[in-house]
Amino acid sequence: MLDNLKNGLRAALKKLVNSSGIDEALIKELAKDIQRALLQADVNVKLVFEITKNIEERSLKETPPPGLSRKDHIVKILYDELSKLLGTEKLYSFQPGKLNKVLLLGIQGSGKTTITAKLAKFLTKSGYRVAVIGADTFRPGALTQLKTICEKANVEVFGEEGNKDSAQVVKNGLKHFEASNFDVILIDTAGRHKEEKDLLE
Ligand SMILES: Nc1nc2c(ncn2[C@@H]2O[C@H](COP(=O)(O)OP(=O)(O)O)[C@@H](O)[C@H]2O)c(=O)[nH]1
Ligand SMILES: [Mg+2]
Repeated sequence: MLDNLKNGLRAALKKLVNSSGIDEALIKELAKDIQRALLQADVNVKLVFEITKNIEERSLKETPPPGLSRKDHIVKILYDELSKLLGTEKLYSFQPGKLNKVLLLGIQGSGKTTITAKLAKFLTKSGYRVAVIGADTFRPGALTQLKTICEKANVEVFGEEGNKDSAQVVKNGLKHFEASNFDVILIDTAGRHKEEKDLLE
């Protein structure tokens, strides 16, 4: 999915760079191309329209600062607006030598389990030693879902099928991973309010 986004954005950028001149039609086309790439990559629709509106308006209105061509200035606008969406380089920092615990919260179906696995994969690729605790004791099959997707990323998942006490599962999981020198423990939860409170306590 991210590859598609990369290709889509790259194609739009290429169109800009290869153009012989910049006019309103080209800017509008560019905004449309970026809009399409972002929507296909599953980015929130409202956000996509906001970003592409900014890109279009700024590209049409702003005068490039001295020394910068109109083209380069538009590339900079694209970069600015897209980084607002994707974030700048480093949004998180895990303390080295310390076990960093990340609790995933949110309403049911909002993507906690999926994000847990994606994060596990991403952080592993970034060089962190990552393990996962499955503390969603509410949804049937939750642990199987988590294990199935984390397996693909080669990340160990701790869970206790049948244990309905999510706080206890977290405690047991932390104990289980205690001696293993992990950098990050991701904790997938059911995200219900009552349990969130349990877990936070
Ligand atoms: N389109 C889309 N679907 C997603 C995304 N993340 C999760 N899902 C799907 O949304 C559903 C709920 O996700 P899940 O991770 O189980 O949510 P949870 O209940 O918060 O753990 C699943 O069918 C996922 O495949 C996403 O970024 N885009
Ligand atoms: Mg879940």
